[in-house]
Parts: sequence; structure tokens; C-alpha cells
Amino acid sequence: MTPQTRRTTCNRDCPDACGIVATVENERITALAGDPEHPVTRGFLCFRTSRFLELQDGPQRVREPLVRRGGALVPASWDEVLDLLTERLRTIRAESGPAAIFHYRSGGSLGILKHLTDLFFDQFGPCTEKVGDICSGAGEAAQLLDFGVSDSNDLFDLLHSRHIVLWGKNPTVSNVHLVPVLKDAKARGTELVSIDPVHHKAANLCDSVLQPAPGRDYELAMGVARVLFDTGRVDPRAAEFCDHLPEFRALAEARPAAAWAAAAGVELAALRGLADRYADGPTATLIGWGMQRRQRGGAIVRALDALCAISGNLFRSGGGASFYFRRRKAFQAFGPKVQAPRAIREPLLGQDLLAAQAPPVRLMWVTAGNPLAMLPDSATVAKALDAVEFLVVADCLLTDTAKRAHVVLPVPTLLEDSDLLGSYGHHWLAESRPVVAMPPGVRHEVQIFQALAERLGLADYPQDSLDQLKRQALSLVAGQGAGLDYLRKFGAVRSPVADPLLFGSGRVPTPNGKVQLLDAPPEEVAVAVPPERQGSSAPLWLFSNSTEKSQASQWSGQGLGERVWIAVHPDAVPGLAAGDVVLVESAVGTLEAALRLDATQRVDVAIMPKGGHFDRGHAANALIAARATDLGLGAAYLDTLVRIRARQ
Ligand SMILES: Nc1nc2c(c(=O)[nH]1)N[C@H]1C(S)=C(S)[C@@H](COP(=O)(O)OP(=O)(O)OC[C@H]3O[C@@H](n4cnc5c(=O)[nH]c(N)nc54)[C@H](O)[C@@H]3O)O[C@H]1N2
Ligand SMILES: Nc1nc2c(c(=O)[nH]1)N[C@H]1C(S)=C(S)[C@@H](COP(=O)(O)OP(=O)(O)OC[C@H]3O[C@@H](n4cnc5c(=O)[nH]c(N)nc54)[C@H](O)[C@@H]3O)O[C@H]1N2
Ligand code: SF4
Ligand SMILES: [Mo]
Repeated sequence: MTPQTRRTTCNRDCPDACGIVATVENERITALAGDPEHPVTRGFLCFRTSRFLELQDGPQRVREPLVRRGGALVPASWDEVLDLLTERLRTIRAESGPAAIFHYRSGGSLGILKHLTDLFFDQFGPCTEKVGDICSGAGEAAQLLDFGVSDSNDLFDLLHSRHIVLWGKNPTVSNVHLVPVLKDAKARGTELVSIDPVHHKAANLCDSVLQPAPGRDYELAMGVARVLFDTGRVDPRAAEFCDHLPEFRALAEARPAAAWAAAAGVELAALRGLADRYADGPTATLIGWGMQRRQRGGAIVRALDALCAISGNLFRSGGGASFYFRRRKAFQAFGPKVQAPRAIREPLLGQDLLAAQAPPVRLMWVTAGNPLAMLPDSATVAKALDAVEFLVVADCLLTDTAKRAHVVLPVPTLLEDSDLLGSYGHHWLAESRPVVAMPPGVRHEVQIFQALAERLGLADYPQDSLDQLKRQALSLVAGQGAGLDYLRKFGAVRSPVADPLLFGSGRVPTPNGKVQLLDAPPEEVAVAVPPERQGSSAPLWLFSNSTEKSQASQWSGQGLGERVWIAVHPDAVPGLAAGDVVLVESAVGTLEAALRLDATQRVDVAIMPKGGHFDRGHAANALIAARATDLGLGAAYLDTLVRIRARQ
């Protein structure tokens, strides 16, 4: 048969939400490419999704329901599994109340129909829910305080910037479709700046690179603000559109610029150079997500927001303080938000789950996440999961979490799924549709819940077809050229409810329409220092950053080998050589890793992949303590110190 071309949209937890073109021969996918007609995808995919077939058809793939019997997970029929789930859900609710049931959903798929899983537990309970957001909680909460919303100008407005500051952002790995936009801007004369303690490939794109001390962006931002105040380059209208300008000014004036530069670990000249760029706008600030995964993460983002505002860069084209694109804005929600009887804090999930009493969590249901590998303090998360009487995991892959389940429910992969996608890196909306059928033992997640709702007598749970549900989700924008038929006909459609300029009206949606500037300094935070042992390095800041071959714990390509790697400056580990097997020790755990040496890094940092299999000793989270951020219940993954020494 001649090969066919079929289109879908990537549903991964990634800002790009790419259009995918699959070549299909005899109902098998033979090639994957980026959609050349999608204005952001521009015909290419990232490494991890280009190689997705290795996961889709690989040994980790779950192709039929699994049930735990005699200690092992064994295949079962859907009827058996649905009967078992119906009985467990009903019995546990009757005996202990719905608070004994906890639904944990992460971002394994960003499809909007995934919210129907939440609706099920709201209607069946309401059950215990998770609060907080380990991904972007601190930054979003900061922007809600400052601006009343966390959203962005149109992506292509960057072409109007004189300067673009990549503040703690590595698009070459975690937002690859931003790179062509940056290159286009550069070709038009825009200057790019990177501010990141870690040296990475994006530095090659940039005209200047600052490698400040880890977690010291508050000091850096305040130093820049100080220079702007000292040199009379604050927007003269700032007092009109900002509240708390005097208090913010007092914060900036708490130290001279040279002292701020020293505290931030940069040269005074570099700090002044950054101030020049903010004064010589329009300057766009692209605020990365990594930096706010610190105990002071909320305050750091607030300081950056304030800097963008007082320098006059917030309201103008080519400016903006972009942290997030509101990907759900165009969609109609499925049902009202109900009050949960209890909440488990996501960054502290292990300890909260263990502490939950009266009733304890007896049944936990995991949707689209691998909390064991990806939440901080994996050892406590493992203990907490093991203590749950009945663990249900819906996933396409047999993850560390799924291996501990009593029931594993196989769901479609991103190439088999049917859903709707917004994006947190641009404003396009699109549909995902199966490019090949899912294996016969796999079921669409919505259909699993529809079957359960029927058995449990949940009369209000929607039993509509996927198409009807998509139309319902698009009902707000269907009359504005973004209905389902449009998405099908034209591919990705720009959201009609996203203005080209976020604050084009000159006001922000806070209660009084003014920017709320940070008005109090963040607290100094303590980070536990690992014990010193013979031959161990000085304490190093552990960066568990995104890597191109993996999506969190899902590795494409060959993936990690026998050991996770850790990269440091050679002077950080005198006497050790590249390739050595080393012990990486934090205050809460130890891992074995293969040493990489990289002279472009600071001597006080150590870098390892953000996610790897826990059971194989690859999970950075085995080293990371569970602490919440100052705002938004994020996880302070990056406030971690480790020491490195040779394995004896
Ligand atoms: N390849 C790949 N892409 C991904 C993902 C993935 O797992 N793999 N994950 C996706 C997800 S879930 C998300 S949320 C996003 C975000 O993924 P992240 O990797 O969290 O986000 P980035 O902001 O691109 O990268 C973090 C950058 O912030 C820097 N940083 C850390 N601490 C500081 C600091 O104190 N100061 C400054 N200035 N910089 C700091 C790090 O060195 C790093 O370069 O990416 C998505 N894209
Ligand atoms: N140390 C450290 N830890 C981190 C981070 C860090 O920077 N450092 N980053 C954090 C961030 S930003 C994030 S967002 C989290 C990510 O944490 P998780 O969301 O737990 O990440 P994944 O490992 O990608 O797990 C997602 C799972 O969803 C499955 N999946 C895919 N599609 C579907 C579907 O349609 N339905 C269902 N039911 N499952 C599906 C995938 O197969 C995968 O196993 O990790 C956080 N953890
Ligand atoms: S993971 Fe991100 S960059 Fe890769 S194909 Fe999906 S949306 Fe595009
Ligand atoms: Mo994330």
C-alpha cells in the first residue's frame, strides 16, 4: 500500500504542542516529522518525540490491563479489571468515606479531556485531591499577585524586541521551537542575553551570557533595579501604573549596586550591562521555570516582574515578562470546581500521604504521572505508595510507580490519543487524533471512566462521544473560528481569545488595575549541607535539568546507560577523572553516577538529568528533600547541595 500521511498534535508536557506528521504504511508508523504548516513547529520535532516509536513499541509499553496477583502484575481482561475497580471504589467509599480515595493527576498528557478524570472523582466523592504545582506553582502564583494573570504576548511579538533576556531558560533543550523565533529576531538585530548558572547550548545564540550564583536572581534583579533608580532610568510613569514603588525602591536601595553584584556572583560591569539592556527597550524577559523551583522561587519571579514593570517594558510590544501561556483559557471547563474533603500537597506528597489519617488514603489513583521518580524525596514517596492499600496507575508505560500498582490501566500514547491541546509556549489550539489505532487491549482514558461511571451509577457523568466532548470544550471559541471543524480543516488555529499584546490596554487585571510590586525582601533560606567524608568535594549546587533525550522520566533513544551521569567543572573534583564512577551524596540520599567533566561550568554546580528510573538508581529525586516554595506550593528541587567522592 502507498504510504499515507496523517496529522496529530503532541500532547506531552512541553511548551511547544507541536503539529506531528506521521507516515503510515500498512497501519504501521514508518516516520515522524514536524508539521511544516504549523507556524511554531516549522517542520521539525525534538529528539525525544522523533524517537518516540522506541517507547511506543518498546518493552516498557503496557498493552493490556494488569492486576496484582500473588505479588506479580499479570494480564487481566477489561471486564475483570472494571469489576475489581468498581468493587474497591464502592467498598472503600462506604467503609471510610470518599476522603480515603486520592486522585493524583500530573501532566503526562496535556490533553484537555484529561480533566474528565478529575470530574469523575469529584462526582464519585468529592475525593481527596492534590494541591500545589511542582512544575510552575511558584512563578504562576507570583504573576497572579503582580499582574492578576500569568500569560504572555504573542510568541512572534519577540520579533519586535530590541533585547531578549533568557532568564533561567534553556530553549535548546526544553522549548526547542522557540529557537527559530530567537534566531529570526537575532537576524533582525535583536540582542540576546542568557542568565543561567549552568552553561548550555543556548549560550551560543546569545550576545552576552551571565553565569550568576545559583538561586541569587533576586540579588541580581535588585542590583539592576538599583542601577536604574540611581541613573534615573526608571519609567517616569511607573508610579501611575505600579503600587508600592517606594517600598520596592527601598528594597533596591538596601545595598549599593556593587554589593548586589557580589551577592549575585557577577561582575559589577555585567550587572550594569544588564541594566543598560532593560533601559534600552523594548526588552522581553523570558522567565524560565527552573529558577522558581527554589524556596525563594516566588520572590525571585516577583523581583523579575517588578524589574520589567519599572523599566517600562511590561506594556509595550517587544517587551513583557513571559513565564507561561494560558493554555486552557480558550476551553470550557467540564463541570464546576467542587470543595475536596482533603488536600495532599504535591511537593510534600510522600509525607502528607503517610500522615493522612481519619481516614488514611486507602485507594490512590495516578493519572499521567510517575510521582515516585519525579516528586522530591523519592524514598518517602516510595514508602507512602507502598503503604496505600490499593494503588491504580493509568499509563502507557510500566513506570516505577506503575510497577508498585495493584492495577495498571493501559492508555493510548500520544500517537494514538484523541484530544484537544492548548499550549504553554504559544497561543495555538489544535486537535490530537490517532495516527494509528491503539493496541486492542488499550482503552481511551475517557472511555475507562465512562464505563466505571455506568457501573457505579454516576448519572451525571458525560457519556458523550469524544467528538461531542471536544465540541463542548470548544464551545467558547467555536463561534470565533476555532470550532472542531476548523481545527480539523486548518490544523492548528490561533486562539481567538489571546490578544497579540497581553497588557495592550495599559492595565493589568489586578483588582485596581495596577502592577503590584514586591514590597518585602524574601527570607534567607537554609539548605542542608551533606556530611563531609574523606575525599569528598566541597558542597555543590545540584541542578536536575531537562535533557534532550528524555521527557521527565520517559527516555527516548538509548536513554541512560548503566548509571546516571553527573557533570561538574574539573576543579570541583580534584583527583577524579571523566568516566569515573562516583558517589553523589546529599543530606537525604546517595546515588552512584558516571562523572562528566565540563570546564564551561561554574565550580560550585553539579548537573544531572531531571528524571530517570528510580528502580535503576537513576532518579535525581532520591537526593532531593521535599520542601515547598514560598508561593504556590511548588517544589524547591533546586535548593539541593551534594558532595561527590570516588566510589571505594
Ligand atoms: N527535553 C525536555 N524538554 C522538556 C522537559 C523535559 O523533561 N525534557 N520538560 C518539560 C517541562 S515539564 C517543563 S516544566 C519545561 C521546563 O523545563 P525546565 O528544564 O525546568 O525549564 P527551563 O527553564 O528551560 O530550564 C531550566 C533552566 O533554569 C536554570 N536555572 C536553575 N536554577 C537557576 C537559578 O537559580 N537562576 C537562573 N538564572 N537559572 C537557573 C537551569 O540551569 C536550566 O538551564 O520544559 C519542558 N520541556
Ligand atoms: N529533580 C527534578 N524533578 C522534577 C523536575 C526537575 O526539574 N527536577 N521537574 C518537575 C516537573 S517540571 C514536572 S512537570 C514533573 C513531571 O513529572 P511527571 O508528570 O510525573 O512526568 P513523567 O515522568 O513524564 O510522567 C508522565 C507519565 O504520564 C504517562 N502518560 C502519557 N500520556 C498519558 C495519558 O494520556 N494518560 C495517562 N494516564 N498517562 C499518560 C507517561 O507515559 C508517563 O509515564 O517532574 C518534576 N520533577
Ligand atoms: S515534546 Fe515538545 S518539542 Fe517534542 S514534539 Fe512534543 S511538543 Fe514538540
Ligand atoms: Mo513541568
